Amino acid sequence: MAVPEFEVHTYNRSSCSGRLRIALNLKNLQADYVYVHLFKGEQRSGNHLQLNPSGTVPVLLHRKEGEEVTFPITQSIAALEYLEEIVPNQVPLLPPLSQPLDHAKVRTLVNIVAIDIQPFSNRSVVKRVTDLGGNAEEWNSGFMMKGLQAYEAVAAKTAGKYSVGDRITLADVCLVPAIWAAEKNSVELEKLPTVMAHLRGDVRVGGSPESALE
Ligand SMILES: N[C@@H](CCC(=O)N[C@@H](CS)C(=O)NCC(=O)O)C(=O)O
Repeated sequence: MAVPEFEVHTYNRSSCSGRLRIALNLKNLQADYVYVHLFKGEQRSGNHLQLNPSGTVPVLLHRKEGEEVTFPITQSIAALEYLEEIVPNQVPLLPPLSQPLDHAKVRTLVNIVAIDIQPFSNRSVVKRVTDLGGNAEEWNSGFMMKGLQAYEAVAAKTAGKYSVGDRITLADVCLVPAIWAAEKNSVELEKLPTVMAHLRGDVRVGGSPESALE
C-alpha cells in the first residue's frame, strides 16, 4: 500500500485538528495521523516543540516523493489554504478567485471561528483563567456564544445550503468542530437558527461531536 503523502499531528478533542481532518476527508486525501495527547502535555515535549514551536496541534507535513519535508505547517488555517492551493479541484473549499467578495465572505466566517472564538477556549488559556480564580465554564460558553452569534448574523446574509451559498467551503469546515465544542460547553445552540439549520444537512463529515472539546 502506498504511504500517504500527508502526516498530521493531531488530538481527537482539538477543534483546530478537526478542521484539518474534515478538509482531508472532503478532498479524499489519505494521511498518517500522529497522536499528541494534549491532556498529558505531549504538545510541550521537546520533539513536538521542535516541530511546532507554538506547542499546539495540528501540524501538517507534506511528504512529497523523493523530497525532504522542509516546512511543517503549524497553523490550521495555513494548512487548510495549502491543501486548497495544491488540490483546488477535488471538492473546492473556496469560491473561484473571480468571486472576490465570496472569498471575503468565507474568510470572514473562518476568522470569526479561528480568531474570535477558538483562542479563548484553548486549553492553556482556560487553565490560566481557572488558575486566576475565574469560572472556566462561563468563560468558555460566553466567548463561544458571542462568536457564534456573530457567525449567525453574518451567515444569515451569506448562507444558502451552506454558510456561503450552496457549496461547502472552509467556513463550514471551521464551523463544524466549533459547534462540537459549543455542544460540549452547553452553549444554547437553539439561539443560532441559521447555523443550526444548515448543519442539519450533510456537513457532518470527518468526525463526531464527541471528538472535540475546545
Ligand atoms: N492558531 C492555531 C491554534 C492551535 C491551537 O490552539 N490548538 C489547540 C487545540 S485546538 C492546542 O493545541 N492547544 C494546546 C494547549 O493549549 O496547550 C491553529 O489554528 O492551528
